Amino acid sequence: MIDAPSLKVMMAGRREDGDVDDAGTGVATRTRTRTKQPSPYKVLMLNDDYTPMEFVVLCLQRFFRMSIEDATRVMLHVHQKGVGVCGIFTYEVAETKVTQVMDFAKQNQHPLQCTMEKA
Ligand code: TYC
Repeated sequence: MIDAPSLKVMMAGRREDGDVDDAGTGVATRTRTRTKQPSPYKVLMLNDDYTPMEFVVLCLQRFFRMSIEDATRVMLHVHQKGVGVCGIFTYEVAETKVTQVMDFAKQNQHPLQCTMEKA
């Protein structure tokens, strides 16, 4: 003897995606999930002749959660090469970090520049 729920499933229309169309009417019962990874963005710090090294280290610690060792390493890289990567983030997070650094530099009257670009 086959119970009613089993019979219902046996009689229902079966879909290629594995969903059971209980009603057997051929009506779509599931919308497709199309997910896309957000594009990564690099936040870059630029060198200048006036911003104190200690201030750049402080920015890297405060806004990019770096240890003093990592912050010093990145600051020295920027000082020597002209530009360096502070981190890679989604567009919105990268934009927030750039704004935080630029606002903090302005408040302290330093010409420090921070930008972002697609990774
Ligand atoms: N070049 C600066 C100096 O000699 C230090 C500095 C480092 C400035 C990194 C900006 O992003 C920077 N005081």
